[in-house]
Amino acid sequence: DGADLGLDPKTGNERIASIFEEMSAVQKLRRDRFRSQAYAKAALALRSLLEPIASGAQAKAIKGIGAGMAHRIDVILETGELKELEELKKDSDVVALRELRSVHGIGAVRAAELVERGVRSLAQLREAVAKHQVHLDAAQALGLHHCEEFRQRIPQAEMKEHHRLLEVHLDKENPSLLLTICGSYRRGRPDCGDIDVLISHPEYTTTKRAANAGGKLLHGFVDSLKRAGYVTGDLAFGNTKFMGICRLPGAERLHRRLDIRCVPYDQYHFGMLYFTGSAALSVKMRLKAIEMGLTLSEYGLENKLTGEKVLANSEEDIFRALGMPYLAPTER
Ligand code: DCP
Ligand code: MG
Ligand code: MN
Repeated sequence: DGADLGLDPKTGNERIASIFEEMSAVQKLRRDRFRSQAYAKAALALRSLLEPIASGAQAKAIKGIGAGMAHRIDVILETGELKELEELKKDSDVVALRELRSVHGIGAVRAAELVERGVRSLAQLREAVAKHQVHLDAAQALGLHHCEEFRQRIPQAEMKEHHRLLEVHLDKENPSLLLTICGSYRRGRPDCGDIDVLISHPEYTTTKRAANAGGKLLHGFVDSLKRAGYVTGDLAFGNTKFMGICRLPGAERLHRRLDIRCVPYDQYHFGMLYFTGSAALSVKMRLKAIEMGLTLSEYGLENKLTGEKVLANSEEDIFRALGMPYLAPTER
């Protein structure tokens, strides 16, 4: 039996779900929203199962899985892959769309429009911009400028340097600020796509509503990082979220993507749970909350009917409120 072979009973479902997720992403690139959503739904349904799926016919009984998906499940169970996906990934339009979408700030609609106009690669996009045939806004232009750099994963050792720099910076500039590096770094991944920083301040809460306190906090913090030479550019800057670019001091350093979120002090643990991910765990926890008549979001956990809020002084509190065993960040 599976236990003797050391097989995780969920491995099979996990594999099918991740193939479906990739299909969903490819269909989204092709702007086939209907198919994209069907695959995403089927992936979600598979992920929430407790038992390994044995056949397409069995899967058809599950909400979110129709005849087409059931057939594909059989194909994956038999062959271990989905040829359809491999073919689509080689499709030249899909390749071009994926390349253009890798520029920060270029979305599905813009990428499709560019491909229609014959712009199919970063090189062609740069040429079209230089010839004033295509206009990019400031953030897209920065995204294009740093595109190849942003594709490079950040090794954990470098992530630790960012962490250290931010802590030293805080000590000097604003020691009462709370800061946690979340995302894949907090989950202990060997490399990360970007640096996800959560900040708050004990005096910034949802009840003490000083006008735009969060925005001031975030802008003050980012400005100080700009003065220190660490933040080198903005991609999007709101009152609760900053998306931008940073670089460690010294030669031969790559520009990196930096995300900063500022949350009220009383929502800190909800923000941390959301911003740490994984996205799949967040989906699971939100579904569990719904089953219990609650709504979980990055801002809190509340009763759907009464609006009554569940307070949390730690992430453990949130897991407990949902009746789920606590998972350390590296287990998420
Ligand atoms: N997040 C989410 N749903 C999304 C996007 C993000 O729940 N659609 C949450 C979970 C992520 C966190 O935000 O872990 C940070 O987002 P990133 O895109 O930076 O993802 P990671 O840090 O997990 O991975 P990477 O190493 O690629 O940055
Ligand atoms: Mg990240
Ligand atoms: Mn991020």
